[in-house]
Amino acid sequence: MTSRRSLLASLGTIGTFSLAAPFSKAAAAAATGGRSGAVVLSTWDFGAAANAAAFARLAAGGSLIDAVEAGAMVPEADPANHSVGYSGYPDRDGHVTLDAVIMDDAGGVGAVAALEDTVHAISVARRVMERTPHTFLVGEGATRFARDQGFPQQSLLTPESEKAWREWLKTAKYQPEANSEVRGLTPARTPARTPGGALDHDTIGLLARTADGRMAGACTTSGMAFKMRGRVGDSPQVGSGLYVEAGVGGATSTGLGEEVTRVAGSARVVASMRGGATAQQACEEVVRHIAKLRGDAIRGVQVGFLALDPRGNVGAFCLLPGFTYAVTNAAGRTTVLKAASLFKA
Ligand code: SD4
Repeated sequence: MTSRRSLLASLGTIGTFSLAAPFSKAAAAAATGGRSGAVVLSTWDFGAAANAAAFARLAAGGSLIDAVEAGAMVPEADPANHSVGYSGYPDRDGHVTLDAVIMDDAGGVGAVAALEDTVHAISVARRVMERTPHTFLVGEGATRFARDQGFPQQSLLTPESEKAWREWLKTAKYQPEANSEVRGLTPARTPARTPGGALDHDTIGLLARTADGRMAGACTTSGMAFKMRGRVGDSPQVGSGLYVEAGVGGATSTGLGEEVTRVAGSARVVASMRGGATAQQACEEVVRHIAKLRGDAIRGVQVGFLALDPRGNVGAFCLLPGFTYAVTNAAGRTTVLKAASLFKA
């Protein structure tokens, strides 16, 4: 276990990007290393592009839901991203299935799981929220709803993803073994691949807030590579992959979803904040809880949480080193940071 001092020492800034700046508070955030005054916060370094889209939507007068949807749509459409939307790695049977949730702080929730043949799962989730009496549609029903709503039907499996899947099939073990989806990939990919690690970290969880502290969030993924057919992780489940509560804050997660779902991780982070913890303390608490609960079972497993409070204070913490996140302040300035981790490796 690592002391708080060394955790803070291990925080690092990876890069800073400036977007069009309709507001003017850049200096304040720069002075705090980008970890306060956040307006948009998202998982992983590729979140910077998602934040830019979300921020632009807010700056153009869009709602928080417009903003988080716009942000989530960026990796969903990116063919280089193999864990969200188009070109996501398929399940063991070769089907790309998507999970997504969108949530505001006034009780609005929409989610889909095991959605097929539709690039923008987050937009389908939004339609569930806005146009059905339900909060969650899955599988064939979700896919049919997407068609009924006019979302184009499109195969999500790209030649590159299919090749990786076929390579994996050569050694695949068809048993519900945690993390087996991240072993035995093409040789070129194998070395750096750990659950939620360098080559397996493309789920996006995104939180946004307005100046008066209202909040919304989105989370979208194709889930773990080569999962069992029907497997749903944390991402689309309210309270696991995402949770937002007015006046308290929001949280989102990434990594091996089973470990988050087990403890309703994002709801737990927000509950800690409701109880008085800072966003950072709340993220640390849930990660420590998972580690204590699971012991050796989470060796080599990555789980990461982000949290945002209504004043724009950020929390970020994970099990293993390597979890990065993107913070955009009110000036539209985005900083990519490394989260502190509980374990060193
Ligand atoms: C899942 N949490 O389906 C997602 C995967 C993920 O980075 O976050 N990968 O378990």
